Order: sequence, then structure tokens, then C-alpha cells
Amino acid sequence: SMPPERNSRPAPPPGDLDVLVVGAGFAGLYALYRLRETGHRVHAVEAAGGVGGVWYWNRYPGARCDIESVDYCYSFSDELVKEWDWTERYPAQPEILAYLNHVADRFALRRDITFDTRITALTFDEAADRWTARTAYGDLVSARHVIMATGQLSVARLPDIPGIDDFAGPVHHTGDWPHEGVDVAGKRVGVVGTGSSGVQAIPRIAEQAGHLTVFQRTPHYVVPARNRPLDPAYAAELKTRFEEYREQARNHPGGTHRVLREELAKEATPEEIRTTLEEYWAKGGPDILASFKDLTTDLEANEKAAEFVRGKIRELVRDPAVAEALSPRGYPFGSKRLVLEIGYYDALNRDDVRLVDTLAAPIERITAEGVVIRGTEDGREELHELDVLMFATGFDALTGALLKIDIQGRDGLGLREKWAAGPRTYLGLSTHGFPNMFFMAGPGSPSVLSNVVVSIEQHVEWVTEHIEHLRANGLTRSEADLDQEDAWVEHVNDVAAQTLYPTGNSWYLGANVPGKPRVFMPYLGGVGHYRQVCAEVAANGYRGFTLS
Ligand code: FAD
Ligand code: N01
Repeated sequence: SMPPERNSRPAPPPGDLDVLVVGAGFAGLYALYRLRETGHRVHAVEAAGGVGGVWYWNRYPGARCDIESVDYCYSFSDELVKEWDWTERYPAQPEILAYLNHVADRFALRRDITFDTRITALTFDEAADRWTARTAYGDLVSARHVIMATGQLSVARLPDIPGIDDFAGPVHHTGDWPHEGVDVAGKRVGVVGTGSSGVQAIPRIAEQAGHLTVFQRTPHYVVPARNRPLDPAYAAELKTRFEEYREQARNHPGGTHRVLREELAKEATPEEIRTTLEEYWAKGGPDILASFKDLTTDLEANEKAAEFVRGKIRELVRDPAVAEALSPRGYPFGSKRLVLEIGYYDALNRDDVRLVDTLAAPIERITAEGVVIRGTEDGREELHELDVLMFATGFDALTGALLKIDIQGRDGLGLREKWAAGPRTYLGLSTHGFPNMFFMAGPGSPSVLSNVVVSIEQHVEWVTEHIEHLRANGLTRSEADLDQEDAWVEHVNDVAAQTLYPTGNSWYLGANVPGKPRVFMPYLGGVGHYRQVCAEVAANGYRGFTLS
């Protein structure tokens, strides 16, 4: 008889394709749809048990997006836009996952997706101009082109804290959350990490836990989300002009409708700054970063907004010592992704929630009973006894999922080798030495510094047209030129260097992963500008690509 793992093994993907799509999140689903529409033999392979990507994996309580629902959605189908009704300004994970499941059903995408199957290796066959993919089950797939829709934040990272495996109770990462949920009722819970995920989860967990200990290393700049139900009249009105509305986002620097004010904080009076920032604080959301033009480029201007946030924390948090510990200092406002909160400061005011400042007293190790911290001044150890431990410690971002796969390009060149000092791409779409492989919303493109869904649509549409062009001209190979790639990487770095972004220890820079090269990965030139650059490259016979 078959061993049980053989029984549960999914059927292998088709062995011979025009295009293999790796991943079935926002990017993979649309790539599959678009390429199938244009008559290619295309199939997606997904490690998860279902569609959704980020929204499949991140099922922690409180998970939701921070781009408004009416922007954080597809625009490629009028029918889809018309039939789907978002319920909230910032919808929660179950609603976004339901949306992506609806998309998969609506366009019959599932029949061309193999789930529960990871791609572990990709090798380019130079004689045939084709990629051979290997799955974790050892099956092989041959495809002319490969679309890497593997995600920006899809490799959850547990920190390298000694003893992490010794903890007696359950240990969960927000980015790989159990489908059945985690029972914290009445329990002593510890949460490590206070980025977007931690700040979303903490208030929800505080409501249920017996006691919650929050282990904070770097305080983040945390601003109110002001989530609310979506006004149905507004949503209906938007649907009547959605294409025009989305076209504005496509040409906007962030892929949204955020108003970018021209005023400079450096020149404004303290009163103007206070009034303006108060308005943004009251409105909620990440737009506060665009309240003054110089917040992302001028440290002095930035500090005014940073101090405004600290002032708010002092108002909102009862215990002055906790308020001080929560106050970010020493890095610019917005240089790490702004964190939106719903009830976070209230949660920290609760008697059954304790904030442990692990900057002052670092986590020393984890034992069966809990988390041990060590005071930097007295060196005294303190054990925080816990029943459940949760890590909201982030991801090996942007390059993690790509470099987990053993990718061998032309002349036996490995992607890990090629990107050892950081990712190198032409337009973020492609890398020299790896023909016929395209990256979706990854390093070198606007990616996570944009409304990612708008960026994904642009990438999928550009790559589909490119593959169409190759087919129409009987071409079998497309490869980025090295000099164009070098120029693009330099440009991406130059644009970042004109801003304050590279001065924070963010995951945009790989700073959260010990040993990861410190390179600013996303492209800050703006979604609208970037779209134009890509369109010009296409219009000029795919300038910078060698086609054969
Ligand atoms: P993903 O959704 O990450 O999907 C990639 C898929 O590829 C995954 O399902 C993964 O399992 C699969 N995969 C990876 N490697 C392999 C392999 N080797 N073999 C097979 N399958 C593989 N962006 C915004 O613009 N606005 C937001 O509000 C926002 N909120 C976010 C909230 C959270 C909690 C997180 C984690 C991210 C958020 N993002 C947000 C960024 C998010 O990454 C994108 O918005 C978007 O979901 C990315 O879609 P994707 O298809 O490119 O990647
Ligand atoms: O991860 P993060 P995240 N010991 O890397 C701490 C998107 N997202 O999952 O800052 C102790 O931001 C770390 O501390 P420090 C969004 O783009 C969006 O929260 O390194 N602590 C930090 O506090 C976001 O930016 C939404 O000092 C350790 C935290 O863990 C991205 O995903 C929601 C540690 C990690 O923060 C990632 O967010 C959720 C250690 N060894 C996610 N290692 C929304 O749309 C790490 N930390 C709202």
C-alpha cells in the first residue's frame, strides 16, 4: 500500500508549458488569467493549499491592509469591479482572501493551479531556451518563460534567539498563522515584534488573553488607521467612473490617490505644522507622510513630524514611562514603513498588558517557561513566564522567496551567487544571465513602496505584451543587457539616496536579516514615472533587452 504522504500528494503540474507562474497571490492569479486569455499554455504552482498569497498566510487576528480597499483591488475586469462590494476602508484579511477566492472562481483559474507544491529549483536550458522547474516532489516542468510571482513578504522569519525551540507552549509567526486560529483565552501570551503585524495583532490578543507581554525592540512610528465601514453611496459612485479613477492611480507616484502637498515643513510655522498634522491624524491612514513635501527628504523637517507623533503618544498613553518607551527616536519618520493602528495605544493602557523594552533590556534567550531578558545596566536576568509565544518579527523581504529557490541561469550562473551583494535587475523585471525569467513587483521596481496591486497589474500587463511580442516575431529568448542593468541599479540607488529612506534600519534595506547585504531594494522613482519608463522601453523595441 502507498505511504500516507503519497496519498495526499497533489497531482503533478503539466510537464510542458509556454509559461510557468510561480505563486498564486495577487500577481500569480492575474498573470495566469492574462496569459491564458492570450492563448498561452500557462500553469501556476503554489506552495500554499489555496490562492491568496499574503492573504492566505497572514491569518493573525487584526490582519488587514493599509491601502484603501477601493485602491487595493484589481481593475482589469469591469464586471469584477461592478460585482464586488468592499465593506471597509481597510478590509480585514478574511475579506481580501474571499475576494481573491472569488477572482479564482469567477475566472476559473483553479483548474490551472497546482497547490501544496513548492518549486525548489529552476534551471535554464541554453540549447532549448527553456526553463526546467523542479517541484519539492521531484516532478519536472519545462516552460519557455517563468514568471516569479513569489511575493515580497512571503518568507516569514523567526529570529535567531537562542532556545527558541525549547519553549514548552505553542509558538506561532504572524506570517504563517494556523487556519484554525490560536486559542489565547485566559492565557499568558507574549508577542515579539511591534511592526505592522504586531501592532495589528496586539489589541485583538489583549482582548482575549489573560495577560499579554509585548516585547518591543525599536519603537515604530504608529499612527491611527481610522478604519470605518465603506460608505456604500461613495463606493457605488466610484464604480461609475472606476477606470478613470484607477487611471489616476496608475500615474500617481504611489499608485494611490494620496494628495501630495507642495508645502515644506521647513518653511511652515509651528502653528501651520500642528494644524496640518492634526488634520491628518484625525483623518487617519498613511497619507500623513505626504502632508509636507520635505518629510521624506529633509531631516529637520522630518523631525517636526516625528516630534508631533511623540506628542500624540504622550497624550494617548497613560504611563509616562511606557509613553517614552513607545516613542521612536534616532531614525526618520516614514523611513521604516508607517504602522497604522486600531486600538494599539488603548491596549497598552490596559492593566493586563505589559510593554517590555528590549532595547533597554535585550531578549537573552527563550526557555521552556518563557522569555528571558537581561538588564543592560544591572545585567540582571528576568524571566517572563508565558503559555503562548507569538512572533511578529517580519520577513526575509523582496529577495527571500527568490533566493530560497535554487535558480541556475546561463553558463551555470546561480542567482544566489549573482545577487550575493544585493539584487541586481533591469527595471526590476529581469536580470542578466537569466533569460525568459520575469519578476513581479520585486526588487528594483516600485513594489512595496506603492499600492502593490497597481504595480502588479502593470508588471503582468507589460510581461504579457512582451511575451506576445516574442511569440509574434518567432523569438525564443529575451535577456536583459548587463550595461542597462548596471545603469538601472545605479539609478535605483541614486533615487533612494536623495531621500531619508536609506537612513532607517528597515526591511527595505534588508536590515532586519542578519548578514543580508544592505541595499535599498524598492525603486522610489514613482509608479507613474516607472510605468512610463517601461512603456518607452517596449515602444523602442525592448531597448536594453537582447531578443533572439
Ligand atoms: P504574495 O501574496 O506574497 O504571493 C506569493 C505566493 O507565492 C505565496 O502564496 C507563496 O506561497 C508562493 N510562493 C513563494 N515561493 C514559492 C515557491 N518556491 N513555490 C511555490 N509557491 C511559492 N501591500 C499593499 O500595497 N497594501 C497593503 O495594504 C498591504 N498589506 C499587507 C499586509 C500584510 C500582512 C503583508 C504581509 C503584506 C502586505 N502588503 C500590502 C504587501 C503584499 O505583499 C502585496 O500587497 C501583495 O499581496 C503581493 O502579492 P504577490 O502575489 O506579489 O505575492
Ligand atoms: O514585520 P516588520 P511586520 N528580537 O519587519 C521585531 C507589511 N504589512 O510583519 O524594528 C526582537 O515590520 C522588529 O524590531 P526592529 C508592511 O509592509 C502590512 O510587522 O527590528 N525583536 C519589529 O518590531 C510591513 O512593513 C500590514 O528593532 C525583533 C518586528 O519584529 C511588512 O509587512 C500588516 C527581532 C518586525 O517588524 C512587515 O511587517 C502587516 C528580534 N530578534 C504587515 N527580529 C498592513 O497593511 C525582529 N524583531 C497594515
